[in-house]
Amino acid sequence: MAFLSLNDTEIADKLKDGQITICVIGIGRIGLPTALVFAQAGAKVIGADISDIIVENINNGITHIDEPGIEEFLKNAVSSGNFRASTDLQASITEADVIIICVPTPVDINKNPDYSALMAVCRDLVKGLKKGSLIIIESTIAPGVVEEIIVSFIEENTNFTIGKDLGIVSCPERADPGKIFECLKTVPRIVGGIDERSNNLAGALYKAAMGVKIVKVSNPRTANAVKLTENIFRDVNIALINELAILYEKIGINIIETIGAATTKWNFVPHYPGPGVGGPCLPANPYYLIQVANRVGYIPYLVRLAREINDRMPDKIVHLILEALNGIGKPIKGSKVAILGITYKSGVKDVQYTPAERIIDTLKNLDTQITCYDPLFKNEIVFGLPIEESVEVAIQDADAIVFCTAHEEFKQLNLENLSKLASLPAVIVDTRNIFNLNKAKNAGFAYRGLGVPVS
Ligand code: SAJ
Repeated sequence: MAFLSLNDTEIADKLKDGQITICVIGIGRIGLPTALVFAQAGAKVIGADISDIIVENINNGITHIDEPGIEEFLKNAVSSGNFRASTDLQASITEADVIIICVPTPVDINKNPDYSALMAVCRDLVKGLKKGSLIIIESTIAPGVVEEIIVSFIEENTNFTIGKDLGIVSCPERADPGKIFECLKTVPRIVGGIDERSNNLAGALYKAAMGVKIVKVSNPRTANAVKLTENIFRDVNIALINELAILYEKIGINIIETIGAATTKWNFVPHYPGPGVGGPCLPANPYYLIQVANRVGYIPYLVRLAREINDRMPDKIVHLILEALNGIGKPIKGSKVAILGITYKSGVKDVQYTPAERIIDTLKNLDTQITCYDPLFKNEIVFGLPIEESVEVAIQDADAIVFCTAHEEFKQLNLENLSKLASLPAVIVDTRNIFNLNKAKNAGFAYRGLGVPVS
């Protein structure tokens, strides 16, 4: 069956009847949940990956992805016979009517986009593609990569013409780690195809499988621009609020109170100060657009500056810790600092680009004694440090307690009990404004909150 020959209405029926085979390349944080949702909808899905360990584990119902509900989804998909994993990318591509690419697109040490995984997939694509299939790129990439790199590569290395023999679409992932399955079934999908047929078929497929609203845009580059616009908007606004937090603290204004009041205005989109911006998306995505801008001779000052402001936040936090310890007469050198929370955001077991890593590294260079606790990494070794089994163990005799992630567990802590374990006088440095100044003081701590005046 040539997928491209189908019309929108046929897709829903063929999906349900198991007549559509989908190969999802890259069964990681986004690819595996995507594959499982398509399998649940009736597609025959092959999860293709270069890692034989991941493939073997997944075929045995074991997943490396820490996402709520994934074990159940995986068990059902494997037992239904609708899903299997494979390391044979070429054969999987040949078997598939639709190929969905979900490989990582990080930035390298010089902040240049690293499309090597995507290009490796393209080398397999050109060996396995069959006429009439549809290629969907979910990976986050710069506008133009589909049209100027991937389309050219496929046409130069096959006898196919994109748009005639093959369809290609960008459909950027829009899932929030920790709520991926919910997002896949509720968040509208942006679909940007090389032509109207690709757009319509991809839109019909996602609508049939996930039940989501489809937002069709003109072309792949526009779909990629939508994704980057969303995340750069977020990064810039976080940078703004981080900058205001530092300024307002110096002039006696509480940033959290200010944000709360500003949010009463219909067009104010609240963002919150933090120790920096982590995760697989925001720290990397802006650089895809910066690279494209540089190529056309345009300098995106604001996009770049926002990245610099957010990247400087870990150092600002170390300075806050130093100031806070000095404020209670303790030098940072030799002090014991307990870092509570190392993940880049609450509830997600992920330390990619986490600000806590930069804070820990800088404290190590200042000869500080460091203990760490994170409920998602208990008794594991992370950044060369043992993650203690509890808050109480981590803060025993601590001179400073630094909250880097706003895990739910921390919000329930009894500060009076903690003050009995710390080495008083001790300070709480609250980079996520979990607590308030008076409660911390009443519990016997000195307190510094990011964006909160000391008096
Ligand atoms: N952060 C702040 N202040 C804020 C919001 C976030 O400091 O007001 C920090 C977080 O602590 C984290 C970083 O920024 O370290 C990124 O936060 P995030 O919630 O954006 O984290 P991600 O990477 O999980 O974001 C993903 C993105 N989704 C996709 O790229 C598909 C993002 O666009 C979503 O907005 C986010 O999930 C979400 O909230 O759904």
